[in-house]
Parts: sequence; C-alpha cells; structure tokens
Amino acid sequence: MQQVRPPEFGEAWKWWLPPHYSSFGDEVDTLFHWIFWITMVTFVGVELVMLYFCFKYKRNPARKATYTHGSHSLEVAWTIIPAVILVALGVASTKTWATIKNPTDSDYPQEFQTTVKIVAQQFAWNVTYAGDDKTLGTDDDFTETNILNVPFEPIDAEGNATTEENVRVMLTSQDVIHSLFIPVLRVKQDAVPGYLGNVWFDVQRMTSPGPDKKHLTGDSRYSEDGRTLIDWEESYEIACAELCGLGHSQMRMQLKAVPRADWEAWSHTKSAAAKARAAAK
Ligand SMILES: [Cu+2]
Repeated sequence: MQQVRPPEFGEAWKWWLPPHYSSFGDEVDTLFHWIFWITMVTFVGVELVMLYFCFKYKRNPARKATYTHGSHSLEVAWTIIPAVILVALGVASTKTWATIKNPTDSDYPQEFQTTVKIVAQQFAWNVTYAGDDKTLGTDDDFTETNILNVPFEPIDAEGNATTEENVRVMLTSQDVIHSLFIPVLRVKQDAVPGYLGNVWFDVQRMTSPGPDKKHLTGDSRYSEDGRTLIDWEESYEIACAELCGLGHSQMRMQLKAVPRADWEAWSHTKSAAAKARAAAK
C-alpha cells in the first residue's frame, strides 16, 4: 500500500514554512532558512547599533560638532563581509539550483513519467494532459481548467522514492506574465507569453481521498457562482504569484496527487471522451 508521509516541519529551527512534499523541498527550505537567519541577525544587529548611536549622540547643546572623514578599515570590512556571505550563499545554492533547473545535472530526472502543458491566462490555468498515447498535440489530449491531477510518488521509510513519478510541466502564457506557485512543492516558475518554459516536480504525499473516497472528481467542486468550494476533498493550493491584473487573486488551481492506477483510470476516461469528440467532428 502507498505510504503517506505525515506533514513534516523539519527541524525545530524551520518553524515558519508549510510542510513540503517534493524531493527537493528540504534543500530549498535549508537555503531559505540560512538566508533568513543571516538576514535576521544582521537586521537586528544594525538596528540595535543605530538605536545606540541615536541615544548616544542625541542633541546636546554643550557638545560641539566635529568633522570626520570616515573610517577606511570599517568601510573595507562592511564591504568584504557581505560580499563573502553573498558568494558563500551563491556557492551553497548551486547544487539545489542545478537539481531543479539544469538538465545536465546528475539529480535532474532522467525520465518524466508524466508531462502536461499549462497555458496561463487572465485569470485561469489551462492544463492539457497527453491522454492515452502519452503524446501532447494529438486527438486524445484533453484540457482541464484549474485542475492539476498527477500521480504521486510513493516513498519508503527513509524517504526514498520506491517508484519514480516525475512530472514535467511545459509552461507558457497566452497574455501577460503569470507565475506558477506551488507552495507545498517549493515550486515557483514564471509563465511567459511566447516562451515555453520547463519545470518539474514530484509529489511525495498523496492527497487524501475525502469523505466520498474518490480521488479525482474535478467537475462539481465549486458552487454556481464559482466561489464556494463544495467538494472538501483535500488538495494542494496552486496560486499565481505574479500580479497579472484585476482577477489575480482568484487565479488559483488545485493540485491532487493520487495513486498511478487511479490517475490512469481518470486520464483514460477523459482521453477517450476527447477522442470521441474529435472523431465526431
Ligand atoms: Cu496571474
């Protein structure tokens, strides 16, 4: 049976972010927290020093102003230290960046078990699935709006994938720039008109089937005005993270990660219907 990993918050010092369910989520979080704490300590330190000087040198009629040209060694120090930190962070993030973005990296997936194409528009996500022949651009493709269903990647007790389920998204936009943001997967990628971008992820936690024990519905999830979620089956939220117009805040999509057999059954039903429609034309 598929292993379902409970929500994890990582070590105690990673208290802020939501749980992550992608294989690279932990690396992203570690980098985030390094940057966060370095910035936080620097910020608090600078503010404290500033307050100290504010009080030390507050207006005093008895004191005469003096002219100073500054301190050469101090200026060298506060230039070199941030530069060193910046370079160190750059070096530390190279590997994670390559895993996510660089197809020649050893940890970049050799193979994608699922490929979908997402075309963003004001204000919706159009997801095209390849259908039974697993090839995009054919008669059995089908398109769903604001629904991203993918097979989830089962993992063992050590957190290693027992079956690879890498999802590739070919991402573009038909109007303005949008950004595909999947917080629980630590994925964020711009969708740019005229450019077909690439982003991949794996989902290592299945979304729970909900009260009706169905994994995938995707038809009657909202009330008629499109505002109220009536099917309260679990899903992960996907949002647009690039201000793209008046409807930006409503530009949301639901991600469901389900066992492959269920996903294939769903895909087959949709694909067969699309093929029948194409044949009837
Ligand atoms: Cu948008």
